[in-house]
Amino acid sequence: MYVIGERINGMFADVKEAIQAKDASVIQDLAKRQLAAGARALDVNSGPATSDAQGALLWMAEAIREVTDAPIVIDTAKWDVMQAVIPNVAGEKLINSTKADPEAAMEYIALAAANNAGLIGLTIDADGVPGNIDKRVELGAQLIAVASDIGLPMDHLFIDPVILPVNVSPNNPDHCLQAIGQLRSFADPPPHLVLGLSNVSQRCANRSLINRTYVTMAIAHGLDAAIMDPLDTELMDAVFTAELLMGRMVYCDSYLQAARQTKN
Ligand code: THG
Repeated sequence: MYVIGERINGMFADVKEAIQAKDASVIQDLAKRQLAAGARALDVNSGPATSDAQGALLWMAEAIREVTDAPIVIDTAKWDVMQAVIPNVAGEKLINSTKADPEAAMEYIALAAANNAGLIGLTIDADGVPGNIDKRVELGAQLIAVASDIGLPMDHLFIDPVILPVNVSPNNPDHCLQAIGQLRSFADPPPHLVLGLSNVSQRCANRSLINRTYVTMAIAHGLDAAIMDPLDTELMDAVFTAELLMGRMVYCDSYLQAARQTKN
């Protein structure tokens, strides 16, 4: 599982304050702790309240590069910000995210290809998040087609079927599972399938239980990447155990310990 740590996000008070105070140590500490807990990449989002998103994202990326070479996932919905930031992020990087409208997708996929970056593509278009499975699959297929045309390798494309909180959108979690399964078998080799896992439980009780139950189900349907909280040990253990049961890891009595050590 390609775990992308979610914690360097200005929606969290500690990160918001660190951006305002230009306190790099808070960002660097979150980077190191998430990687030590098993994250392979780091989502970086300046949050809703930051006026200078471009400056904040670059400052955070530079702070992270002082402590790790792990891939940095630049998370902003603004095209002008993404376009300005991506070429200036050193080392491995991913673009998070593009919508699936062909015009938008073409620009983002070209930006990813030109910068040797990965790309997360959402199954969203101008009409928003689809209310059914077929539209999600259609938009995912559209992203795969544009990536193939432009020459972005499939292992650089991450399709995100967009999970919403289960308390406001009760059918959405199942729709995402079905879309993951169908999109995984759509192209050979397949793209990666990713979710912003914590969305599913926002403003719900039993958040951690909902997250780890859902990630287990999504892995069974073919999810191979997630933006999630690696500092939630029970969640990470659910990921490792689901991968064991999917035949992606060899069983031993101490498989959890082994998985934690290899930081899968
Ligand atoms: N897809 C893609 N990118 C994404 C998302 C997605 N990026 C952002 C988000 N969704 C994934 N990251 C988070 C990070 C935190 C939370 C949810 C998703 C979260 N935060 C607490 C909350 O809102 O309750 C903050 C609590 C606090 O302040 O302590 O749940 O779907 N491609």
